[in-house]
Amino acid sequence: MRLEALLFDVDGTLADTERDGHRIAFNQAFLQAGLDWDWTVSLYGELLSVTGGKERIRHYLDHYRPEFRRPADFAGFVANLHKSKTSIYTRMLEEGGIPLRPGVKRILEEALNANLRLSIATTTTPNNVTALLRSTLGADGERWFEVIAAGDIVPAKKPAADIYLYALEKMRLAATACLAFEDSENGLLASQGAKLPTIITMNDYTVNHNFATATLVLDHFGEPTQPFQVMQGDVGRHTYVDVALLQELHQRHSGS
Ligand code: XBP
Ligand code: MG
Repeated sequence: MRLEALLFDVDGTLADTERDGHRIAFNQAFLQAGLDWDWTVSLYGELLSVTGGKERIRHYLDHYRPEFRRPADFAGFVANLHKSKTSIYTRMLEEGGIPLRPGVKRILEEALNANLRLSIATTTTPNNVTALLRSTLGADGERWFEVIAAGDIVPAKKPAADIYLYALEKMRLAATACLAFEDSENGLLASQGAKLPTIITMNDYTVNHNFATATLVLDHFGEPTQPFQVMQGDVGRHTYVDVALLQELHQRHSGS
């Protein structure tokens, strides 16, 4: 089976958005709402076990602020808080706050030139994806991707496989024709739940996650002048991810 498409996670995979992006935006939104909640770097690492910003806020209140008196319209309260977090976060991106990780732009360009199809499967809010793609790839950034599956489009967020299954269905592709790219254990559970062979690029928050079932585990995608480190898997003589390596990995995985 030929490799036809690449499916990318966003946060942590395309860009290191969590610690210095989402976390800061959550804290600013709390401050603006007059709340004394402070999500430190290490606390945020714990909170990342729950995907989705609204879900993360609820989890925080359940487990770290049980004494918090919930307003009558609690769902509306969380939704508003999250809306203000999203506008703070997208403004940060519009101001060029967060770059893509090493190799990402090059791989996307090479893949399109090789007629591979690209899609996104993420739990983050759609506006966040748009803002990241426009600020890093240019005004037409979204058009590089055939399907942008994001946020509440499926009710069950990662580690559920639903967002990947949704993207595959929209693309009318079998998982065996694709590769997925993730940075976290919840992401890997989701992609492998959809039977997608998966390449992991770790980051500070995910170095200790369990990636035993991934096809390849790297510190980052690498560039010709910036080789990757291989934590798991066989890359032959390659020192950075390119389409040739992806095709080799896919072929080995599908046994053809
Ligand atoms: C990342 C997430 C998101 C972000 C925050 O998932 O779990 O919740 O942390 O974004 P992925 P929102 O790596 O799958 O993109 O506040 O918009 O949910
Ligand atoms: Mg991620």
